[in-house]
Amino acid sequence: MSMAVETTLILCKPDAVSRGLVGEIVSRLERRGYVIVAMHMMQLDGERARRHYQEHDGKPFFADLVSFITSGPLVALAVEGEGTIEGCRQLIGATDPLRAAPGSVRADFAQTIGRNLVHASDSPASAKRELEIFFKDSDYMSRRHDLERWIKG
Ligand code: IDP
Ligand code: MG
Repeated sequence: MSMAVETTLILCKPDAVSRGLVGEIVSRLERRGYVIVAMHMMQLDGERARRHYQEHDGKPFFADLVSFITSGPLVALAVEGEGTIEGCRQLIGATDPLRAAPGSVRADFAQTIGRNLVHASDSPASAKRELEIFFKDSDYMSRRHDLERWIKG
């Protein structure tokens, strides 16, 4: 079976940063074999938060969601690998931690849907749209360049 190399957006949300779980989350991505190609810590403003979560505009939890995601620093990552979009969704688990598969980030570390620690894009179209909100072209480090440096020493 051949799958495409994809890039997806991961956010370690403000609860992950304040609980000291960024390393745990990043470590799980790395152990799965995914490659971090861009990463930064930032605090979102309301405009960017609403753009990121635009599909939820109008839902009852939207205001709380925007207020939470802007409440403190988060860590944004662009993560590359084979079938990474679906793979990262699997790794983080279902939106509601009570429904998340055991062994997933949300099942292992979260209790409630409103504080579920991590975001991962849910489709190729979402990944493309969301990555553009967080990263510009020059933010991306080339995976090939990194491998060549290790080989040459
Ligand atoms: P996802 O993060 O698993 O993709 P979405 O349905 O896209 O889930 O929702 C985005 C975020 O909004 C969720 O991660 C969660 O924090 C929050 N959220 C979703 N549904 C609810 C809800 O019914 N009540 C409160 N917060 C919710
Ligand atoms: Mg979503």
